[in-house]
Amino acid sequence: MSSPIIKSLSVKAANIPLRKTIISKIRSFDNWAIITTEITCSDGTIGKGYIGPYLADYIPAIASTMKQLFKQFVGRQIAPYQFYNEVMKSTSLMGRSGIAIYALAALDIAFWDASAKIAKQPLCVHLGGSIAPVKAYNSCGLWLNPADTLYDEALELIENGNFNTLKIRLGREKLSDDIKAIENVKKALGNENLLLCDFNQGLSLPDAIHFLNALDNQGLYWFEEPIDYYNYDGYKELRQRMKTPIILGENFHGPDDAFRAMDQKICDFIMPDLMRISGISGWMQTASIASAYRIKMSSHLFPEVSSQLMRVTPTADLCEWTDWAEPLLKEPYAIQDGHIIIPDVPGTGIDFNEDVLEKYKINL
Ligand code: SMN
Ligand code: MG
Repeated sequence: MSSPIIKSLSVKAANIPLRKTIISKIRSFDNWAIITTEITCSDGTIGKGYIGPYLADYIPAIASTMKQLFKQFVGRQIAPYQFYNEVMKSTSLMGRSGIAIYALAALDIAFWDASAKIAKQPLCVHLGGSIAPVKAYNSCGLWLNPADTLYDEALELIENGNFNTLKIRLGREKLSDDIKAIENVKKALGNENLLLCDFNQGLSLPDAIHFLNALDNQGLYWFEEPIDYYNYDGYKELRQRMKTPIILGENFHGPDDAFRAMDQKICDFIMPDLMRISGISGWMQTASIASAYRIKMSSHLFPEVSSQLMRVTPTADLCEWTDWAEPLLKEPYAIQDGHIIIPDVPGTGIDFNEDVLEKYKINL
């Protein structure tokens, strides 16, 4: 049996305004920069996907890398995993991190979408899983805003989707303000429900020891990225000192980084980012490694594809839900009782509002 042939690539980009400003230690964002990918095959199938590479100014460079990488696939039968491995084997001149793998991820996501559509199956079914609601947390708020605003905001986040798991951002100037912020969110959430926290690498190691020690009895489900993501010795020390599990992963560039982190035991849980882990193929490799190490795996951003992938991730834990790409999507995934509902359609069901793409267009 022969599969359809890869014909052409269309890359577009837009800088979508956010409903709420993101205020984190890493930086603030008023817009969410997105690259959309559409790959057309000989039978008319169009594989679609998007990535969100944070920095709008670098998007033309990523789009141009995508176009360059894509050339080697034109005229070939679609084979997403094989394509991925070919690129990863030939990375000695490009590197296995940063822009090169963002571009690879963008193509890989669209190739898999096309492949699932050709098989007439939802992505998670195509990957050997099944459709079911995926446990998620509402990550659309609780930024570094004044502590006294967080009770109302937590109630709003719980109500919007009937969530029982939230994530608070920490690392305020004064530790007492972080403690007040946690108390206010817990008042809304209840002590029996999970509260996660994220420092976005904002602390030095000595400050992290001080802050995390003070927060270690708060019953937080995880401490996310307290210090620079590449400070392996620092993470080893924090793990030894703290009871609360430490999670890393949004800054793993490809499965190599994920393997190194797990092998060197610098974290308790991982949470790869679909784009930085190098797409669906990179995620699948990472999920196998996490399974071998018996390490729980959550997701970072990109809730549509990530929720599908959680259905085939042996140690799947929590899916991060954000609505930042929603204005661009024709049919955003539904949320029910704190779970993401995977649509029963071929591929991912991701499709774009062309008028929104045009309105907030980034020139490539
Ligand atoms: C985050 C994601 C995107 C922008 C800022 C902060 C955060 C998260 O690290 O994990 O949601
Ligand atoms: Mg984070």
